[in-house]
Amino acid sequence: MTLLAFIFLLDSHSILCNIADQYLMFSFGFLEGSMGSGYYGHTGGGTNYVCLTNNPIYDKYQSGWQVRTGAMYGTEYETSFPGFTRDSLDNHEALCAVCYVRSRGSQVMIPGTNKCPSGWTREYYGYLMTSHYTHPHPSEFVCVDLDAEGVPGSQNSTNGAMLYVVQGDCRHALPCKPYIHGYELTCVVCTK
Ligand SMILES: [Ca+2]
Repeated sequence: MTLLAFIFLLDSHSILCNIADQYLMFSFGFLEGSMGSGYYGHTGGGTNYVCLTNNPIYDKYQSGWQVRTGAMYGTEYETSFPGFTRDSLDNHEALCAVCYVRSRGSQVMIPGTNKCPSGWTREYYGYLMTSHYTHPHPSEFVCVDLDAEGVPGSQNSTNGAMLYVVQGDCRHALPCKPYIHGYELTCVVCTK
């Protein structure tokens, strides 16, 4: 079986998709933000984060901006907490890579831990992120690699889509314990 693993990191091409049997399909973003999603202030639009090509090929198009469309934005880290990732990512545009795992055809992202079950291979781990809980635009939860880096020189707060770390809130049905109110959740991506 085969697998597409969505990897939210870019360090250098040499260490992307760097574990055994993991092959880089594509990676982007040295020159521009590459992770796309919906705008943080919009109530509509897409909620998933996508890994955009930086070599877009258009077919038919209408130049200028039309109203009756969806819209794609770049994604910016809003990680004001130091130490959650290797470098300060705050306001940097997010990068991504897609890796092909040849032999491990099952994939799962587990929020709340950075360890995989016995017999599974840990592809990467880090912190769970999503949009801000008070912003009108909902987003999916994604696992951001601990070694994630932003686009170099992109720390200019243009917003767009955003990524924040995720706290557990024990006031509304989250089981505490084992969860602890206010702690930021880890995550891991495992394959088998
Ligand atoms: Ca906290």
